[in-house]
Amino acid sequence: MREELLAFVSNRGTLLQPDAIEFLLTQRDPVERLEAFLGSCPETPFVVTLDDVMRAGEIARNAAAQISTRAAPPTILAEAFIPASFRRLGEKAEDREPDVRILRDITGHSTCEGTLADFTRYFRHRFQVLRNMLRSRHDLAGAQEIAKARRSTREVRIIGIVADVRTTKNGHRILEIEDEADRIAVLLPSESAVASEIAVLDEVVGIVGTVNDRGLVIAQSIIRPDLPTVKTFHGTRHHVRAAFMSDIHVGSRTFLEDKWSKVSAWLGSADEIAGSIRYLVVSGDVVDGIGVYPRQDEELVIDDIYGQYEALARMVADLPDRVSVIMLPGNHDAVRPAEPQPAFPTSIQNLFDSNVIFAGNPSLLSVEGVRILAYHGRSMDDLVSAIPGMSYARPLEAMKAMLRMRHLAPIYGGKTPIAPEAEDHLIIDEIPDIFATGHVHAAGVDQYRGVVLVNSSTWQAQTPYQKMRNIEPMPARLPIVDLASGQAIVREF
Ligand code: D5M
Ligand code: FE
Ligand code: ZN
Repeated sequence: MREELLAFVSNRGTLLQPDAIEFLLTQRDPVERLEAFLGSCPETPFVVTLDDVMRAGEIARNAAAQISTRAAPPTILAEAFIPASFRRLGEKAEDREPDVRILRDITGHSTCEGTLADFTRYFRHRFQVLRNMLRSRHDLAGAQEIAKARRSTREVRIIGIVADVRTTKNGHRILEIEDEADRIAVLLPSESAVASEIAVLDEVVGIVGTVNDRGLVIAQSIIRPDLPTVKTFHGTRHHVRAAFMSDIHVGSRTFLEDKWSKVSAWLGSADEIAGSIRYLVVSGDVVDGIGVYPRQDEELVIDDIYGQYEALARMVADLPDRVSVIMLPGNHDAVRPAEPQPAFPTSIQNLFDSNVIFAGNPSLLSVEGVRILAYHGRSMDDLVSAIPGMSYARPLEAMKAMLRMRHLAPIYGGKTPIAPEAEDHLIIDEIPDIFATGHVHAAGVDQYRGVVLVNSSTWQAQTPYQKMRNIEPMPARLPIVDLASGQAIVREF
């Protein structure tokens, strides 16, 4: 059987990890199992891992469910258009025990002091993790170090961190990319297909191209770590729901108290959808804070930081008991501004009742086994300025860019302060089932290669600053995701 399996693998032009081989050989039909997995991938992966083949059985089981999810892709639906099935299928959340685990965040693990050595180590870690991801991509098999590729006369495949991006007077674009030992210029010819590829500073990319006689790489393609395959939604058995909020900005003059009363009353009402909400993920900017921007004091109705959190704690205490709240900080909150941000200090946590679980920003959560990557989303300020076509009104596009780069905040030294921790916690290492952000005060749901995307609105009206910058918020929308199917809706208040 072993020979037959290995022959099949080599025929399909892929590789099997040794532990994946051993696992498959314990199965009734190893070849069929592997074939099921390969059939679920849009392109043949370079290496098939143990995790892949273990999930192959689930893929078949989930196929039927997936078809129904695909038939109803997540979209913004006004209340009148929320499908009857979404209403009908909801489980009564109060019948269930909460199950929330924080799988990864910085809380209690910060080691960085901001020394030069910290920066070097941080970027080395970022580069190594993302390079390993890129190396497993088919197109980058056998990628060389820059120093070696420089002398090559054939097609080269290199991986580097983007150190500079500029446009020449002839309209060509030049990227400088860097690995641990060398740096090289890469030309994206203006008339070629790669010309439309926008690279941002400090992201890690792979380049396929040729080296010309002046030592310049002429790129044929740019390869991003991306999500290599379309993911199956690993849902719960029961139709339990999670709702998503952020940017409540309690303490601000523009906090929408009447809208909050509405959503709070609805969550406590007999509505079937409300009754199916078991979890509420709150992704930062929960209060307006103090001294976050110049002359903020003129816009505050509560000018004491503890007073702001106390007011929020009372609002959260009024939510129904069945709703477990997971709360992370944002750039207005009372923790260090540099990302990754730790969870709130105990002095703030103690103001809240036991229904609230505190996590860092970002954090990878497991909610009844469904992986949720929650991130406030500050880096969207930098992505919107760096990538033409990105806008504050379309955060879901910026979130897709993050998934393609497999990094939450690639640009260093922009508006997003980043702490050079020993490991880069902003890498999107594990692919989540749901990816949630806030910050831009917009709202929407979508999906990218099987990952459900949520941007969670705000409970603050337009501020004078946003008016000046022409940022039109979409307040008082509540995205709700079914943890069984991944189906998502947005309810407006
Ligand atoms: O951010 C709320 C919104 O305002 C979000 O769309 C970003 C935008 N904003 C806030 N501060 C800035 C700066 N300094 N530059 C550009 N855009 C900004 P919030 O985090 O709630 O203040
Ligand atoms: Fe905000
Ligand atoms: Zn924010």
